[in-house]
Amino acid sequence: MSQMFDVCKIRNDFPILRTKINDKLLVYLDNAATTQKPKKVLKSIKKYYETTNANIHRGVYKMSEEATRLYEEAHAVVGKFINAAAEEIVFTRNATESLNLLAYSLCSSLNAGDEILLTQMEHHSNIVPWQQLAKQRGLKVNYAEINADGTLNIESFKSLLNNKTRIVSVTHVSNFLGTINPVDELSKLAHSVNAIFIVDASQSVPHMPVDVKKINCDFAAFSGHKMCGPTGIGVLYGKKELLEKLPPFLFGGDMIKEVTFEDSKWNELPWKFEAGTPHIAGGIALAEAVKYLKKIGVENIQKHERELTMYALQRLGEIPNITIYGPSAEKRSGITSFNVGQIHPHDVAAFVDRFGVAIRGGHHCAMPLAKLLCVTGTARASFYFYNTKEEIDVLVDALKKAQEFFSMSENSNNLTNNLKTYPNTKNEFSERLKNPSQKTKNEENKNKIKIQGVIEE
Ligand code: C6P
Repeated sequence: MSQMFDVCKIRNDFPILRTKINDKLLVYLDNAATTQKPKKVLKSIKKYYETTNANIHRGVYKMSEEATRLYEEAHAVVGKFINAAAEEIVFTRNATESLNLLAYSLCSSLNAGDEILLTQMEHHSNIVPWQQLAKQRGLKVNYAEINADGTLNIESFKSLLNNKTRIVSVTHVSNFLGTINPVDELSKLAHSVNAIFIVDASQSVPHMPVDVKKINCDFAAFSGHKMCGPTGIGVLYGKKELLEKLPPFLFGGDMIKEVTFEDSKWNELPWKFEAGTPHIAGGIALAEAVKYLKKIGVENIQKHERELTMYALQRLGEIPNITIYGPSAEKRSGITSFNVGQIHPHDVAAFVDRFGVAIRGGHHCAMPLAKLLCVTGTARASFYFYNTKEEIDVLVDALKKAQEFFSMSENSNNLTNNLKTYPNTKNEFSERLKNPSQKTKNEENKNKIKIQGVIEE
């Protein structure tokens, strides 16, 4: 690992990591939901509002010109990070808006009977827009299956591609399972039937080198807040020739070149897709975040997260009755979903919070996948480059205490002793994957999930 990578030094860049929660130092392991922000990013927002706040592309005065320059430059900085040109980078609110933009604009030229191919491990934001547009336009949405180890079933993916497939949209990294999908290969397969290939890069761009030209994706979507940038700023990458052909999604100021009472002409890229006053400070701060990540080194980030993941898998494995979801360490990113015995994941997340540990519990906005796995949800620890092995130790200790606490409660017949929804055996898991529409024995027997209220120590 490069000498530049010093996790103790890096942690000093993040003031929030010194926060105490319940008298314990914060252990922030919910980075797949959103990441923390370094001082440089925080300062850039403050500086912008204190020294440069003016609307862009409108004023001819110095401050507006400077705001315009910084905002335009931000597109170039973000573009370079993923090997794209500035004009191929559209700023949106988040990955969800980028995917909605694509769904609305691309589906407008599709016909009834055309098909869209997704996978069973997509986040809601890469399911719902397509599903809803499909209902409106008579399109068919297909889902490539996953294997029992949580990787994508390539044979299923291939079998669903045909000459009616117009769009293929796939997550690069699953926010639920941590699976890294082979997007280079999927891109070739999608293009072999002349489909548009979209990558949901929300969980990859912040964590590993992503080169959109190498992947040869037509579009990619990601969010600034998951890569040390502020909330409210997201990215849509599109190949220039495709963005030029694509109709705009939102109409209004700044996205036009000329307007008459009868008709309008669109502005040049990328402004054609950025209607109205954008999140100027957010765009500038996102560029600052990208510069910060580049200084740390995306390869270093990936390497550090991999070490943490291997350590976490090993330490979590010590906990009796733990079920860990997703593939082996080399096929996954820094996301680890698990269930501890029959304890509800919300209970797990609420319990470890008592020790300052922030993890997510729930369906992670991937309800169809959770159903497929026969779970109402999982607890999920997700790492970033500022996390340490010591923090994983704190998590594991807190989980062991959770297990003690809930087994005591269970013995006293007090609490969640009826959470029998998780696949108890590997066979059951495979059974469910083979027949997603058919209930497994466990599921048939399952009782209603209870979510615990306040937990007393
Ligand atoms: N996943 C998580 O905790 P937005 O909310 O638009 O910034 O990102 C949406 C999104 C799209 N794709 C993937 C793969 C994602 O993981 C997310 C966000 C968060 O897992 C919040 S639900």
